[in-house]
Amino acid sequence: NASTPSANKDLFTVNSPNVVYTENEINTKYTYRTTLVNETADGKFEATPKETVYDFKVDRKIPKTGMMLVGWGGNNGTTVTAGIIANRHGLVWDTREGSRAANYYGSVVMGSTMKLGTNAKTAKDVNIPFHDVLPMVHPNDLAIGGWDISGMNLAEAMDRAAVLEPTLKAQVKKEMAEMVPLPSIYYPDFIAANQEDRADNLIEGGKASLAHVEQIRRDIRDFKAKHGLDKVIVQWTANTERFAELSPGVNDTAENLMKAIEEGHEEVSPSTVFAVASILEGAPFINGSPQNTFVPGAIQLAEKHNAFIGGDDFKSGQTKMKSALVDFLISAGIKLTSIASYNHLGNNDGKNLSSQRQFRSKEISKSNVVDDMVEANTVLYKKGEHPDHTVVIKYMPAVGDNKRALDEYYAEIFMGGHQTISLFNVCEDSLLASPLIIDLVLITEMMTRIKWKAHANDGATTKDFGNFHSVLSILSYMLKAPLTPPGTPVINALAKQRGALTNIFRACVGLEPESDMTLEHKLF
Ligand code: NAI
Ligand code: DG6
Repeated sequence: NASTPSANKDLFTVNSPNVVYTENEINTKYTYRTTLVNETADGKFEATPKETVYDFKVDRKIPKTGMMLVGWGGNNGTTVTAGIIANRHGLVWDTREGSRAANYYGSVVMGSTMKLGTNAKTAKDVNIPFHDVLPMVHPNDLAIGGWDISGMNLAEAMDRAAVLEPTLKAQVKKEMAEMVPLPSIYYPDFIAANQEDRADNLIEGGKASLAHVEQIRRDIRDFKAKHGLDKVIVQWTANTERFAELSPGVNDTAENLMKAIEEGHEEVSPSTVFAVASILEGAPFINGSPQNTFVPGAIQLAEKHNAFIGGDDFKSGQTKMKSALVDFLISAGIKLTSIASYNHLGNNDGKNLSSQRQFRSKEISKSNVVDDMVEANTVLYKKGEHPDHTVVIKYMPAVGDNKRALDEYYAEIFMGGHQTISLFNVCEDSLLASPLIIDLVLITEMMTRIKWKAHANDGATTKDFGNFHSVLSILSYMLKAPLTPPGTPVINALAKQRGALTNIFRACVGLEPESDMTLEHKLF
């Protein structure tokens, strides 16, 4: 179901001696400017500007790309599939509020813009669609497939999800009825017991095995061949699993993890088996749920195979607001003292999360999301001091996918005063998550086509072009608990996450980071 990728049509070119376009590549020499800080003996700081010159090479050929979803028959899986089909056909449908047309609202790549620069004549900002900054895959061109432990075809599964308007569903039904998830692996201990009645589409065997890894690898290969694809990206949007126990000798190294799979160890989760299979198959793997899929052994395996991974847990509503609002409050010098976050929802995700061990995975990923902002403000918070933070999730079948998120932010302001901000956020969870699934695929795919080389790194030159690190922390904007290369900091603040994404893309075409200084409007 993939159409021929749209031909690359550059909306802009960069006029600079540091940027060279060839038919197949954009080659850029980029100076990365940072500041190194040393603490002096008297407890002060000395800051030294530092420059590193990198060569970036962007492959301009847009590949035929496939997206395989684990949990394809769920609310997110069916909604993102219907959404892409609707966009591909330019569908319009009636609602009680009038007609609606397919769009990609909520996708940073498809729905947002980036300032390219200032118009040379009018001095006004020139903004371009984010999708046009680098030669990216268009979501309409994605081949879609995947696995589910429920064998329902996608049309029926879309009805079960109860997210989209009947008038839209009627138009995509025929196409979706022909889409049937591949059988999947089911280790009952990892998801809630209340999911058991869905599990009718299974690969034999109730615990991890090399046979499972091999079957998933075959599925990826077959999908690739069937659709004539250059690349496949695999994404976990299946149920939230419980955390796997971390044990030395089991999941601490790549070798031990492979051995644990071979021996059918009960602490290897289905999501880790999917990650391992994707890594070995050279297909990037993204985890959209909160569990610790990427045990240390899985990260090491990805590094060893130069494979790309990203995670964890889509950042769609409450947490996205939190990572913007808390950043604003603390950056404004306001001392946030508590956050109380309640959720109730009635979809199958909520049902699964009504089980304690699965809720615990979500509680962890939703709770650690302000740490970097708090730690950065040493004026407001003493070392180790942290606002109180509580997360509650309740299953309320009647509200379906229309999740309610209620938040109270309580803060200390000037001279012992208080500020209380109360938020009530209502929306279909899957309509927020679907565009994130698309962004994660498009950005991940793009990252597979960018190579770098340190032109001069403290005098030394890297010989060969290499990939970005296996762990794609550039995906942080879309994720609640961003996975970062081992030993590197986690950034949760939304504006910083977006800054990293846009500025890395700019660097790849030889553009400076957007500084927002606009000196041209301030110095006359
Ligand atoms: P869902 O429950 O509707 O869909 C999950 C699907 O996964 C189900 O169809 C289920 O049968 C399938 N499944 C379970 N175990 C499987 C396995 N081992 N292999 C293949 N399929 C399996 O849930 P929904 O709403 O689509 O969410 C999916 C995941 O995304 C959940 O973990 C949720 O917590 C997470 N998430 C959702 C967000 C949202 O806004 N909708 C935001 C953040 C995360
Ligand atoms: C209850 O919070 C259910 C969860 O699956 C969330 O809806 C989902 O993780 C989205 O969370 P957030 O915090 O990004 O809105």
